[in-house]
Amino acid sequence: MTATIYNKPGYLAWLNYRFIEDKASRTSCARYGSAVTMLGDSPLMESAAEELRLGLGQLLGKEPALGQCSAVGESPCGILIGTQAAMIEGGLEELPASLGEEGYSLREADGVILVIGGGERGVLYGAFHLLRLLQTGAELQGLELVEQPSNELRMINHWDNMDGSVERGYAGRSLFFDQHEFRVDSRRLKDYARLLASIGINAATINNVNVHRVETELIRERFLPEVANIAAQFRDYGIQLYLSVNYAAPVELGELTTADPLDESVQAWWSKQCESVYRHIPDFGGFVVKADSEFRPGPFTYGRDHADGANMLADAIAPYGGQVIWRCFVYNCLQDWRDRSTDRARAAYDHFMPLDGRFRDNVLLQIKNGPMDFQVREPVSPLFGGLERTQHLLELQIAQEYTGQQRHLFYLVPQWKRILDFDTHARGEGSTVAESASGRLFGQRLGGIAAVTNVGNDANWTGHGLAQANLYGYGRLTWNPQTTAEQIASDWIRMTFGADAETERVISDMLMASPDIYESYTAPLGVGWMVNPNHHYGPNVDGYEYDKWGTYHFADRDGIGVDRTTATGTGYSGQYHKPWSDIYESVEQCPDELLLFFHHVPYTHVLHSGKTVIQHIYDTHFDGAERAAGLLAQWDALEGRIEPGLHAGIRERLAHQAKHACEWRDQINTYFLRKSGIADERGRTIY
Ligand code: GCV
Repeated sequence: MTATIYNKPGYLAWLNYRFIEDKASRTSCARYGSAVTMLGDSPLMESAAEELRLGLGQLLGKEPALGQCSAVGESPCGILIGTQAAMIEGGLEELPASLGEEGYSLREADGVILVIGGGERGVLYGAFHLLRLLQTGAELQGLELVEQPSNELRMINHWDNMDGSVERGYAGRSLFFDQHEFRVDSRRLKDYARLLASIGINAATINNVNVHRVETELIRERFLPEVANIAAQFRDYGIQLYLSVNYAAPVELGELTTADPLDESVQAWWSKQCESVYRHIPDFGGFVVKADSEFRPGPFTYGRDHADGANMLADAIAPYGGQVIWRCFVYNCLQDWRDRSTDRARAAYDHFMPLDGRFRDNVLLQIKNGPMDFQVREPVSPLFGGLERTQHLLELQIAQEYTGQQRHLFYLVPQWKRILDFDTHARGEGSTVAESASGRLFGQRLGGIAAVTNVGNDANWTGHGLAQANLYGYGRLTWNPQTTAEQIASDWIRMTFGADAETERVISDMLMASPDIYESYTAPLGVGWMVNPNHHYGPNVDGYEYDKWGTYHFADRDGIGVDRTTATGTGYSGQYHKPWSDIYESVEQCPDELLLFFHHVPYTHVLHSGKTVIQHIYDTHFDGAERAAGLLAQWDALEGRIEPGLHAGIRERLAHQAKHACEWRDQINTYFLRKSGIADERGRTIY
C-alpha cells in the first residue's frame, strides 16, 4: 500500500474498525452484520448508514447490504436505523419515551438491532454507539439502552490562524488554513467530522479567538463561500459551525471609525454582516468573542461594559437564531509585579458578576475552568455557582498548553471530572459545576461545554499518540459527565489498539497515573506558572515572577505562595459560597494541593500529609521523575503488542518526557534548596 496520510499510524484513531479475530464473537455479531436498512433518508442518516457499512464491513470482514424500507417489519435481519417519528410511522409499536433531538435508543430483538434516534442526529450518535459496542466486544443480544446528552452545546474551539499556524497547537499545522487561504483536504475534513460526531460533538469554531486582520474577513464575501464549504461537511455529521469574530471588525476593516456597541451605525453594520453570513450558511451557529482581553479590542474602549458589547451582537444575530458566546477571560495583563493588591484570579468574577442577569437570552458566557489559565492545578472558577441569571459554558483546554504540550503524557479526563464534580453549594449540596454549566442548576435554556482542541495536521491528529485519549474523553464526558475516567480509558484503548487485555491494563494504568506524575515534578501545591515565558514549555521557576501577567509565587528565603484570603490577602477566597470560602480562607482547612494558591506559608509549614512544604517539594519531584521513567518502561514492555509505527512514535515522546522530568526535578529542587537553605531529609542529590 502506498504510504498516504490516511494509512499512517494513528490516523484512524478510535474509529479503527479492526477485524474481530475471535471467531465466536465474530459469529455472534455476524447475524447483525448482513444488512443496514434505513427507514427514511437524509444526509445525516446517510452518514450513519455509511459509518455502519464501513465499520461492520471491517469488523466482520464482509460488507453489509445497504437498503431502505418504509415499514419496520420489512427489515427481517441486520440493523434498522431511523428517527423515532419514522419508526412510529413505520409501525413500531413499543416506543421509547421521548428521546429529544439528539437522544437515541438501541434495542435488539429477534436478530434485529433498532437504532432509534430522537431526531436525525440521534440516529447518527446511536450508530456510533453501536459501533463502539461492537469494537469493545459488548454483548448485543437483548440490548436495550437509552441515551441523552447531558449538555446541549458540546463544542470544540480551534485556535487556528489563517497563516496555517495554530496558537498553542502541538500537533502540526491547521487542518483548515495555510498562507492566508483555505487549504482543506476534504477527505481529512470528513474523517475529522466523523471523529467528532462519534463522540457527540455538535458545534465547532475553526479560527482562533485572537482574530487578526485576515481572519476578521471570515465573515465577509471574500471567505464566506469557503467557510460555507466547511459548514456543509460538518453539517453531514451534525456539527454546527461558529466563527470567532473581532469585536472591532468594522474599524479593522476600515468601514467605521467606531465599534461602540451603542452606536447605531455599529449595530447596523453587524446586522448586515449577519444577513450575509446566514445567506451562505443558513444554520450558522453564531459568534465566539474574546474582547478586552490580552490586547484584543472590546467595549471598554468606548466606556461600555461587556453586557453592552455582547447584547449588541446578540441583537444582530437573534433574527437568524444564532448565539453569541462571550468569553470571561478578561483581566489586566499589564500588571505591575510590585503591586500585591491586584489579583488576576479575582478578575473574571469581578468583571462579570455585577452583570449577572443583564445578558440577552442568546448570549452564553464562556468561563475557563479555573480563575487563572488552565494550570495543572487551580481551584474551580467561582463564576460557576455565582452566575445565576446568565447562561454559560464551561471552557476546558484539551490542547496541553500547561500540561506537557503533547510531549508529556497527561490524561486530562480525571482533572475534568474533578472540575465537573466540584460542588459549588450555590443551591445547597449537589450544585455541581456539571449542573451549573448544563444550565439545569438555575433553570437556564441553554448550556454546555467548550474546549480548545488538541488536533492539527499531524498524521495521528494529536502529535502524541496517547493524547488522542483526551479528545475522545472530552467528547464522552461532555455527553455524560458521570462516565468514569477508567471507563473512558478502557473504551478508547480497545477501540484504538484492539482487545488485548495486557495492552488495556498497561495503557489504562499509564493514563490514570499520568496527571499525578506530571503534577509531581512541575509547580508544587497549586502555585502554578513555573514555566518558560511565551511558549510555556519546560521549567523556569521565576519565568513569570517579575512579569506583567499577574502570575506570581512570591517565593523568598522563608516561604512561598499567594495570600488570597479575605483577612490578610487579596480577598479572592471570598468569591466562593460557603463552605468553600471558609475552607480556602483557613490555612488549616485548605486542601494541600491548593495550599500555595490561597496562602503564603513558610517552607516549614506542615501539610495534612504530615510533611513540611519543603520536604513535600523534594519528595514529589524525586518521585515524579522516577515515575515518568516508569511510564517509559511500561510502554517498552508492550513492544510487539502494538503496531510498530504507533509504538515507536509514542516511545519517542515518553523517552523525552522521562528526560525532561529530570530537568524539571533538578531545577525546582535546586531553586528551593538555594532559596530556603533547608536540606533534603533524605540527602539526595540537589545541585
Ligand atoms: C488564544 C492564554 C494562552 C493564549 C490564549 C489565551 C486565551 O493566555 O496562552 O494563547 O489566546 O489564553 O484563552 O484567550
